[in-house]
Amino acid sequence: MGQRGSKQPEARVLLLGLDNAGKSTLLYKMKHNASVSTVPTIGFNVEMFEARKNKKNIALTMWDVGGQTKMREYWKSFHHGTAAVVFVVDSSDKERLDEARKELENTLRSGHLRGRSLILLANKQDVNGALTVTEIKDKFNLTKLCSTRDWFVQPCSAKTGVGVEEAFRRVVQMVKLPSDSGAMKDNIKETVNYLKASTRF
Ligand code: G3D
Ligand code: MG
Repeated sequence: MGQRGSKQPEARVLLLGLDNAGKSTLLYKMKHNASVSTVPTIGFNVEMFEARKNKKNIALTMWDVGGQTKMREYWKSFHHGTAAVVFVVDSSDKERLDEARKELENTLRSGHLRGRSLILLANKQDVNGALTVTEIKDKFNLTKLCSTRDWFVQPCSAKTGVGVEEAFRRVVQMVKLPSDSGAMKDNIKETVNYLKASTRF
């Protein structure tokens, strides 16, 4: 996070996807390059990242919101002020692809997310028979679904780490900064207060 009073741009990135997609594993792999054993996320995890964009230091806060059905109703509480959406898919779980696609469609319908970039992470590529990027693009009909925003599908494995650095670089490249129209800066304390007021975590 930027120093108080500094001009470092700050932006919030939302990490969404069904439960068990690998969101929390990815978050900690990106942050610490470490494999951690996760438990289903009740509420959210948040990590801060420093990065370089447009020759400036920027601070990203990445919010990993629980993906279980009962948690999904809270996703919309995070939409306001989000600078990019990272949607994580378990590429090996063919049975839940339709469910994932529906949740992504719902998310992208939000007015608060209009024009925000989508980075879809085709996770669990280490599993035999995992769907390829092309198959996922087709299944999710992404060209049509994302006709009004920038989007990219990155294959990765949060378990082995393959593709995780590339995923992070892509997020930095595609995130809209506060100076970009409509984007907002993030402040964890304010966001938590806002969430407390608007939800019953
Ligand atoms: P979530 O936060 O999206 O709910 P988690 O998902 O990060 O908790 O991960 C759910 C399970 O998937 C975990 O297994 C985790 O180790 C596993 N996982 C995450 N990413 C990958 C990956 O890229 N490849 C493989 N093979 N497994 C992955 P457990 O067994 O702990 O429930
Ligand atoms: Mg989790």
